[in-house]
Amino acid sequence: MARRADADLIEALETARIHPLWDRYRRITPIRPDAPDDAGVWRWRDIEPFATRAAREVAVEDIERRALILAHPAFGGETVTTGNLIAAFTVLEPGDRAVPHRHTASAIRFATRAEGAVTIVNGRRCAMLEGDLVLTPPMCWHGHINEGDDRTVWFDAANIPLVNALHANFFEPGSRADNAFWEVDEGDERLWQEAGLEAEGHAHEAAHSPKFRYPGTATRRLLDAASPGADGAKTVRYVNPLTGGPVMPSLDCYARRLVAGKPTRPRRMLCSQVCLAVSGAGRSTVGEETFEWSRHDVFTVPQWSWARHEALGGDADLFVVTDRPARESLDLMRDELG
Ligand code: 1HN
Repeated sequence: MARRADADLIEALETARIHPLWDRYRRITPIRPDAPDDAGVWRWRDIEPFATRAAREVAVEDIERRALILAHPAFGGETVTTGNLIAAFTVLEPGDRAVPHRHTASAIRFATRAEGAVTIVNGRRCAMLEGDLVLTPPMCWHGHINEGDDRTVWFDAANIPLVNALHANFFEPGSRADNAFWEVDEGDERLWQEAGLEAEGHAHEAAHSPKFRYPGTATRRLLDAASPGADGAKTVRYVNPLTGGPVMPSLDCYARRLVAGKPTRPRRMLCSQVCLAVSGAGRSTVGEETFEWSRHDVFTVPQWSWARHEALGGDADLFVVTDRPARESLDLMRDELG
Protein backbone atom coordinates (compact mmCIF):
# COMPACT_ATOMS: atom_id res chain seq x y z
CA MET A 1 0.00 0.00 0.00
CA ALA A 2 1.29 3.47 -0.84
CA ARG A 3 2.57 5.44 2.11
CA ARG A 4 0.07 8.17 2.85
CA ALA A 5 1.12 11.78 2.23
CA ASP A 6 0.81 12.72 5.91
CA ALA A 7 2.64 9.63 7.23
CA ASP A 8 5.68 11.61 8.39
CA LEU A 9 3.47 14.06 10.23
CA ILE A 10 1.49 11.26 11.91
CA GLU A 11 4.68 9.58 13.08
CA ALA A 12 6.02 12.86 14.44
CA LEU A 13 2.75 13.54 16.22
CA GLU A 14 2.65 10.06 17.80
CA THR A 15 6.21 10.50 19.04
CA ALA A 16 5.12 13.79 20.60
CA ARG A 17 2.20 11.95 22.27
CA ILE A 18 -0.33 13.76 20.08
CA HIS A 19 -2.73 11.86 17.83
CA PRO A 20 -4.38 13.26 14.72
CA LEU A 21 -8.11 12.63 14.63
CA TRP A 22 -8.34 12.37 10.85
CA ASP A 23 -6.69 8.96 10.34
CA ARG A 24 -8.54 7.19 13.19
CA TYR A 25 -11.88 8.90 13.19
CA ARG A 26 -13.96 5.74 12.63
CA ARG A 27 -12.12 3.82 15.31
CA ILE A 28 -12.76 6.57 17.85
CA THR A 29 -16.38 7.16 16.82
CA PRO A 30 -17.78 3.94 15.35
CA ILE A 31 -21.01 4.27 13.34
CA ARG A 32 -22.83 1.96 15.76
CA PRO A 33 -22.05 0.04 18.96
CA ASP A 34 -20.04 -3.05 18.20
CA ALA A 35 -19.86 -5.50 21.11
CA PRO A 36 -16.72 -7.66 20.92
CA ASP A 37 -18.66 -10.77 21.92
CA ASP A 38 -21.42 -12.86 20.41
CA ALA A 39 -23.90 -14.84 22.48
CA GLY A 40 -22.16 -16.94 25.11
CA VAL A 41 -23.80 -20.20 26.19
CA TRP A 42 -22.70 -22.24 29.21
CA ARG A 43 -24.55 -25.45 29.98
CA TRP A 44 -25.16 -26.60 33.52
CA ARG A 45 -24.22 -30.17 32.54
CA ASP A 46 -20.74 -28.85 31.60
CA ILE A 47 -20.40 -26.63 34.68
CA GLU A 48 -21.59 -29.09 37.33
CA PRO A 49 -18.61 -31.49 37.11
CA PHE A 50 -16.28 -28.51 37.65
CA ALA A 51 -18.34 -27.41 40.64
CA THR A 52 -17.90 -30.90 42.07
CA ARG A 53 -14.16 -30.88 41.39
CA ALA A 54 -13.70 -27.39 42.86
CA ALA A 55 -15.60 -28.44 46.00
CA ARG A 56 -13.36 -31.51 46.41
CA GLU A 57 -10.03 -30.00 45.39
CA VAL A 58 -10.10 -26.47 46.82
CA ALA A 59 -10.57 -25.77 50.53
CA VAL A 60 -12.76 -22.74 51.17
CA GLU A 61 -10.49 -21.75 54.08
CA ASP A 62 -7.67 -21.16 51.58
CA ILE A 63 -9.53 -18.86 49.20
CA GLU A 64 -11.81 -15.83 49.07
CA ARG A 65 -14.65 -17.45 47.08
CA ARG A 66 -15.12 -20.85 45.44
CA ALA A 67 -16.63 -19.25 42.34
CA LEU A 68 -16.47 -20.52 38.76
CA ILE A 69 -16.70 -17.49 36.46
CA LEU A 70 -18.15 -17.85 32.96
CA ALA A 71 -15.53 -16.21 30.72
CA HIS A 72 -16.27 -15.34 27.09
CA PRO A 73 -13.18 -15.85 24.87
CA ALA A 74 -14.00 -12.66 22.91
CA PHE A 75 -12.56 -10.66 25.81
CA GLY A 76 -9.04 -11.87 25.08
CA GLY A 77 -8.50 -13.87 28.25
CA GLU A 78 -10.00 -11.26 30.55
CA THR A 79 -12.45 -12.52 33.14
CA VAL A 80 -15.59 -11.08 31.56
CA THR A 81 -18.89 -12.80 30.72
CA THR A 82 -20.40 -10.05 28.58
CA GLY A 83 -19.84 -6.28 28.46
CA ASN A 84 -19.53 -4.85 32.00
CA LEU A 85 -20.69 -8.06 33.69
CA ILE A 86 -19.41 -11.29 35.12
CA ALA A 87 -21.54 -14.29 35.95
CA ALA A 88 -20.46 -17.25 38.03
CA PHE A 89 -21.57 -20.20 40.11
CA THR A 90 -20.38 -20.51 43.70
CA VAL A 91 -20.21 -23.88 45.42
CA LEU A 92 -20.07 -24.56 49.17
CA GLU A 93 -19.74 -27.88 50.97
CA PRO A 94 -21.72 -28.46 54.20
CA GLY A 95 -20.14 -26.35 56.93
CA ASP A 96 -18.19 -24.15 54.51
CA ARG A 97 -17.98 -20.44 55.26
CA ALA A 98 -17.01 -17.90 52.60
CA VAL A 99 -15.19 -15.15 54.50
CA PRO A 100 -16.93 -11.75 54.79
CA HIS A 101 -15.77 -8.96 52.52
CA ARG A 102 -17.10 -5.87 50.80
CA HIS A 103 -16.38 -4.03 47.57
CA THR A 104 -17.60 -1.16 45.43
CA ALA A 105 -18.83 -3.51 42.70
CA SER A 106 -22.52 -4.43 42.80
CA ALA A 107 -23.40 -8.11 42.97
CA ILE A 108 -26.36 -10.47 43.27
CA ARG A 109 -26.94 -14.14 44.09
CA PHE A 110 -29.78 -16.17 42.63
CA ALA A 111 -30.41 -19.46 44.43
CA THR A 112 -30.41 -22.43 42.05
CA ARG A 113 -29.50 -25.37 44.36
CA ALA A 114 -28.71 -23.44 47.52
CA GLU A 115 -31.15 -24.90 50.07
CA GLY A 116 -29.30 -24.81 53.41
CA ALA A 117 -27.05 -21.89 52.46
CA VAL A 118 -27.38 -18.44 53.96
CA THR A 119 -25.87 -15.12 52.90
CA ILE A 120 -25.31 -12.52 55.61
CA VAL A 121 -25.58 -9.01 54.16
CA ASN A 122 -24.77 -6.07 56.47
CA GLY A 123 -25.83 -8.01 59.53
CA ARG A 124 -28.99 -9.52 58.05
CA ARG A 125 -29.45 -13.22 57.59
CA CYS A 126 -30.78 -13.91 54.08
CA ALA A 127 -31.97 -17.45 53.37
CA MET A 128 -31.30 -18.85 49.90
CA LEU A 129 -34.36 -20.89 49.04
CA GLU A 130 -35.02 -21.89 45.45
CA GLY A 131 -35.41 -18.85 43.24
CA ASP A 132 -34.49 -16.32 45.95
CA LEU A 133 -32.55 -13.24 44.86
CA VAL A 134 -30.10 -11.80 47.39
CA LEU A 135 -28.47 -8.41 46.76
CA THR A 136 -24.98 -7.55 47.90
CA PRO A 137 -24.97 -3.81 47.08
CA PRO A 138 -21.83 -1.67 46.88
CA MET A 139 -19.80 -1.67 50.13
CA CYS A 140 -22.24 -3.92 52.00
CA TRP A 141 -20.45 -6.62 54.02
CA HIS A 142 -21.33 -10.12 52.85
CA GLY A 143 -20.34 -13.66 53.66
CA HIS A 144 -21.89 -17.04 52.91
CA ILE A 145 -22.35 -20.20 54.93
CA ASN A 146 -23.70 -23.64 54.09
CA GLU A 147 -25.62 -24.76 57.18
CA GLY A 148 -27.24 -27.75 55.46
CA ASP A 149 -26.22 -31.36 54.83
CA ASP A 150 -25.78 -31.06 51.05
CA ARG A 151 -23.47 -29.21 48.70
CA THR A 152 -24.98 -25.87 47.67
CA VAL A 153 -24.63 -23.99 44.41
CA TRP A 154 -25.95 -20.60 43.41
CA PHE A 155 -25.64 -18.20 40.51
CA ASP A 156 -23.68 -14.96 41.01
CA ALA A 157 -23.47 -11.87 38.85
CA ALA A 158 -21.53 -8.65 39.36
CA ASN A 159 -20.50 -5.55 37.47
CA ILE A 160 -16.81 -5.94 38.25
CA PRO A 161 -15.69 -5.28 34.62
CA LEU A 162 -17.58 -1.96 34.63
CA VAL A 163 -16.17 -0.88 37.98
CA ASN A 164 -12.66 -1.86 36.87
CA ALA A 165 -13.07 0.03 33.56
CA LEU A 166 -13.89 3.07 35.68
CA HIS A 167 -10.87 2.29 37.91
CA ALA A 168 -13.28 2.52 40.83
CA ASN A 169 -12.80 -0.83 42.55
CA PHE A 170 -12.22 -0.83 46.29
CA PHE A 171 -12.10 -4.13 48.13
CA GLU A 172 -12.03 -4.64 51.89
CA PRO A 173 -11.38 -8.10 53.32
CA GLY A 174 -13.18 -9.14 56.47
CA SER A 175 -11.90 -11.32 59.27
CA ARG A 176 -12.13 -15.12 59.27
CA ALA A 177 -12.07 -14.97 63.08
CA ASP A 178 -15.12 -12.71 63.42
CA ASN A 179 -17.71 -15.14 64.76
CA ALA A 180 -20.19 -12.36 65.58
CA PHE A 181 -20.58 -11.73 61.83
CA TRP A 182 -22.52 -15.00 61.49
CA GLU A 183 -24.59 -14.73 64.66
CA VAL A 184 -27.39 -12.57 63.33
CA ASP A 185 -31.04 -12.95 62.46
CA GLU A 186 -33.03 -11.29 59.67
CA GLY A 187 -32.70 -7.92 61.43
CA ASP A 188 -33.88 -4.93 59.41
CA GLU A 189 -34.76 -7.15 56.46
CA ARG A 190 -38.11 -7.56 58.26
CA LEU A 191 -38.86 -3.89 57.51
CA TRP A 192 -38.98 -4.61 53.80
CA GLN A 193 -40.80 -7.92 53.59
CA GLU A 194 -44.30 -6.48 53.29
CA ALA A 195 -44.92 -5.10 49.82
CA GLY A 196 -46.73 -1.76 49.82
CA LEU A 197 -46.09 -1.01 53.49
CA GLU A 198 -43.36 1.25 54.85
CA ALA A 199 -42.46 1.56 58.52
CA GLU A 200 -41.81 5.18 59.49
CA GLY A 201 -38.67 6.31 61.30
CA HIS A 202 -36.14 4.11 59.53
CA ALA A 203 -33.95 6.37 57.44
CA HIS A 204 -32.36 4.74 54.41
CA GLU A 205 -29.78 6.98 52.76
CA ALA A 206 -28.13 4.52 50.39
CA ALA A 207 -28.74 4.62 46.63
CA HIS A 208 -29.44 0.89 46.55
CA SER A 209 -32.55 -0.99 47.65
CA PRO A 210 -33.09 -1.26 51.42
CA LYS A 211 -34.47 -4.76 50.75
CA PHE A 212 -31.75 -7.39 50.25
CA ARG A 213 -33.75 -10.61 49.83
CA TYR A 214 -36.43 -11.09 47.18
CA PRO A 215 -38.10 -14.47 47.84
CA GLY A 216 -38.66 -16.76 44.86
CA THR A 217 -42.16 -17.60 46.12
CA ALA A 218 -43.25 -13.95 45.65
CA THR A 219 -41.63 -13.70 42.21
CA ARG A 220 -43.39 -16.85 41.01
CA ARG A 221 -46.77 -15.63 42.33
CA LEU A 222 -46.40 -12.33 40.50
CA LEU A 223 -45.31 -14.06 37.28
CA ASP A 224 -48.46 -16.19 37.51
CA ALA A 225 -50.61 -13.07 37.88
CA ALA A 226 -48.85 -10.85 35.30
CA SER A 227 -49.87 -10.42 31.66
CA PRO A 228 -47.42 -10.62 28.76
CA GLY A 229 -45.75 -7.32 27.86
CA ALA A 230 -45.13 -5.72 24.45
CA ASP A 231 -42.45 -8.27 23.52
CA GLY A 232 -44.71 -11.22 24.37
CA ALA A 233 -43.03 -12.38 27.61
CA LYS A 234 -44.26 -11.77 31.14
CA THR A 235 -41.68 -9.59 32.87
CA VAL A 236 -41.32 -8.81 36.56
CA ARG A 237 -38.70 -6.27 37.56
CA TYR A 238 -37.01 -6.46 40.96
CA VAL A 239 -37.30 -2.92 42.32
CA ASN A 240 -36.13 -0.75 45.17
CA PRO A 241 -39.37 -0.44 47.21
CA LEU A 242 -38.57 3.17 48.10
CA THR A 243 -38.16 4.38 44.52
CA GLY A 244 -39.76 1.81 42.20
CA GLY A 245 -36.44 1.95 40.34
CA PRO A 246 -33.67 -0.62 39.89
CA VAL A 247 -32.37 -2.52 42.92
CA MET A 248 -28.96 -0.90 42.56
CA PRO A 249 -27.77 2.17 40.60
CA SER A 250 -25.73 0.07 38.20
CA LEU A 251 -27.33 -3.38 38.23
CA ASP A 252 -30.87 -4.38 37.36
CA CYS A 253 -32.68 -7.71 37.68
CA TYR A 254 -35.75 -9.20 35.99
CA ALA A 255 -37.72 -12.42 36.10
CA ARG A 256 -39.17 -13.32 32.70
CA ARG A 257 -41.70 -16.01 31.88
CA LEU A 258 -41.74 -17.17 28.28
CA VAL A 259 -45.26 -18.30 27.58
CA ALA A 260 -45.62 -21.66 25.77
CA GLY A 261 -46.41 -21.22 22.09
CA LYS A 262 -45.68 -17.47 22.17
CA PRO A 263 -42.16 -16.61 20.90
CA THR A 264 -41.06 -13.14 21.92
CA ARG A 265 -40.72 -10.35 19.39
CA PRO A 266 -37.12 -9.53 18.50
CA ARG A 267 -35.70 -6.87 20.79
CA ARG A 268 -32.37 -5.13 21.03
CA MET A 269 -31.15 -3.05 23.92
CA LEU A 270 -28.10 -0.96 24.56
CA CYS A 271 -27.26 -2.90 27.69
CA SER A 272 -25.72 -6.29 28.42
CA GLN A 273 -27.85 -9.15 29.64
CA VAL A 274 -26.96 -12.39 31.36
CA CYS A 275 -29.83 -14.90 31.35
CA LEU A 276 -30.11 -17.86 33.72
CA ALA A 277 -32.63 -20.56 32.84
CA VAL A 278 -34.59 -21.00 36.07
CA SER A 279 -37.16 -23.55 34.94
CA GLY A 280 -38.31 -25.17 31.73
CA ALA A 281 -36.45 -25.15 28.43
CA GLY A 282 -36.30 -22.95 25.39
CA ARG A 283 -34.66 -21.74 22.24
CA SER A 284 -33.14 -18.32 21.69
CA THR A 285 -31.78 -16.48 18.70
CA VAL A 286 -29.18 -13.87 19.64
CA GLY A 287 -27.56 -12.05 16.74
CA GLU A 288 -26.79 -14.75 14.16
CA GLU A 289 -26.92 -17.67 16.57
CA THR A 290 -29.78 -19.94 17.55
CA PHE A 291 -29.35 -22.29 20.50
CA GLU A 292 -31.43 -24.29 22.95
CA TRP A 293 -31.15 -24.19 26.69
CA SER A 294 -32.60 -25.85 29.77
CA ARG A 295 -32.60 -25.48 33.53
CA HIS A 296 -29.57 -23.72 35.04
CA ASP A 297 -27.90 -23.08 31.68
CA VAL A 298 -26.63 -19.51 31.27
CA PHE A 299 -26.50 -17.43 28.09
CA THR A 300 -25.67 -13.83 27.28
CA VAL A 301 -27.27 -11.22 25.06
CA PRO A 302 -24.48 -8.76 24.22
CA GLN A 303 -25.43 -5.12 23.94
CA TRP A 304 -27.26 -4.09 20.77
CA SER A 305 -27.79 -7.70 19.62
CA TRP A 306 -31.24 -8.65 18.39
CA ALA A 307 -32.64 -11.36 20.62
CA ARG A 308 -35.76 -13.50 20.57
CA HIS A 309 -36.73 -16.31 22.88
CA GLU A 310 -39.27 -19.11 22.92
CA ALA A 311 -40.24 -21.71 25.47
CA LEU A 312 -40.16 -25.37 24.41
CA GLY A 313 -42.58 -27.89 25.92
CA GLY A 314 -44.39 -25.59 28.38
CA ASP A 315 -43.65 -22.22 29.98
CA ALA A 316 -40.04 -21.37 30.80
CA ASP A 317 -38.68 -18.89 33.37
CA LEU A 318 -35.50 -16.83 32.96
CA PHE A 319 -33.69 -14.69 35.49
CA VAL A 320 -32.00 -11.75 33.74
CA VAL A 321 -29.35 -9.43 35.14
CA THR A 322 -28.31 -6.30 33.23
CA ASP A 323 -26.22 -3.14 33.52
CA ARG A 324 -29.19 -1.14 32.22
CA PRO A 325 -29.32 1.47 35.04
CA ALA A 326 -25.66 2.35 34.43
CA ARG A 327 -26.51 3.04 30.77
CA GLU A 328 -29.64 4.96 31.78
CA SER A 329 -27.80 7.22 34.17
CA LEU A 330 -25.43 8.14 31.32
CA ASP A 331 -28.42 8.76 29.00
CA LEU A 332 -27.16 6.01 26.68
CA MET A 333 -30.01 3.52 26.94
CA ARG A 334 -31.86 2.43 23.80
CA ASP A 335 -34.48 -0.31 23.67
CA GLU A 336 -36.15 -1.36 20.41
CA LEU A 337 -38.70 -3.96 19.41
CA GLY A 338 -38.38 -5.47 15.93
C1 1HN B 1 -17.48 -12.36 44.71
O1 1HN B 1 -16.99 -11.35 45.46
C2 1HN B 1 -18.44 -13.21 45.22
O2 1HN B 1 -18.70 -11.99 47.21
C3 1HN B 1 -18.92 -14.23 44.46
O3 1HN B 1 -19.69 -13.85 47.08
C4 1HN B 1 -18.49 -14.44 43.19
C5 1HN B 1 -17.08 -13.84 41.34
C6 1HN B 1 -16.11 -13.03 40.83
C7 1HN B 1 -15.58 -12.00 41.55
C8 1HN B 1 -16.02 -11.75 42.84
C9 1HN B 1 -18.99 -12.99 46.61
C10 1HN B 1 -17.53 -13.62 42.64
C11 1HN B 1 -16.99 -12.57 43.40
